[in-house]
Formats: sequence, C-alpha cells, structure tokens
Amino acid sequence: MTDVLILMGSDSDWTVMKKAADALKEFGVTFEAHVSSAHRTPEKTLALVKGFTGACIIVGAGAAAHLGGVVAAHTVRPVVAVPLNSTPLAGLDALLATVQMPAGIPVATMAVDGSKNAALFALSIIATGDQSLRDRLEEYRAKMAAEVEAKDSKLQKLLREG
Ligand code: RP5
Repeated sequence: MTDVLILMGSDSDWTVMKKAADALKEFGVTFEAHVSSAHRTPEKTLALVKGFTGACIIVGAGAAAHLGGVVAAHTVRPVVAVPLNSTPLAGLDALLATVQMPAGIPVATMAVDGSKNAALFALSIIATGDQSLRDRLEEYRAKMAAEVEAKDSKLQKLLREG
C-alpha cells in the first residue's frame, strides 16, 4: 500500500507535479503517480481512486480542471488539488474550477502550481497519526526558519557596511 496517490490530467503536468513527488520522497513517504484525466480517461481515474487504500490523494490539473472534484466525488479520503498554469488564462481557470467546489465535496486547493505545498499538506495529514513524521516536519520548519535568519543576518551586515 502506498501512502499517497498523485494524479495529473496530462504528462505535460509532470514538470510541476514532480515537485510534489520529490517532497514526498524527501520525507520517505511512499507514493504512486499516474497520468489520468477526469474527461479523457474517466474509467481509469475512477479505478485508480477506488483502488487506492492509502492516506491522501494529490491531484494536479490545468484548464477546466475538474479532476479534483471528480476524484473527491468518489472517495472520502482527503483530496489536495494543485490548479496548474497550462492555458492562456494562466491557471485562473483551474484555480476557480477547483477552489469553488459546491458544499458537500471538499477539495483542499493549493496555489496555482503549488505542488510542493500539496505534498507538505498531505504530509501534515499523514503526520496526525505518525509522531516521527510530525517530528520531521517540525525539523523542516526549523531549518527554514534558520535559513531566513541567516538571510536577515546577511542583510543586516550589508546595511551596517553601507
Ligand atoms: C488538463 O489539460 C491537463 O491537466 C493539462 O494541464 C491541460 C492540457 O493538457 P494537454 O493538452 O497538455 O494534454 O486536462
């Protein structure tokens, strides 16, 4: 059983969605990733969702982007969606189609192209039942904070030196 299922509407989505896969890898969380479209391969999408027994599903899709809603309609597992910038509307189309889900079927929507946060959000969900993963997420944030502090020290030094 893998922890996370990543679905994307097209292989053209992989460049962005790979960042989610990389973040999951970094935390040692297992995943499978598939190209499966809500409208081009609806039966395959349904089979993948119904067959998934892990914790969380991440979807990435551009354009009308109903993949998140369609996936969420078939599972009560948490669905985290990444609206993708893949049309002349620069992701606004995908964002609105995903974030404005009617009440009853929630889809947790990240920023346009926000695939890394999708992985981190999925990790937070999994971490509710996994102390060691929770600790690693705390360490990750502490490291980020230290990096910001280092950048500020550098800026302060520059300002002092005029
Ligand atoms: C969506 O249409 C996909 O998620 C992709 O972002 C967009 C364009 O797909 P391709 O024409 O590149 O296959 O379904």
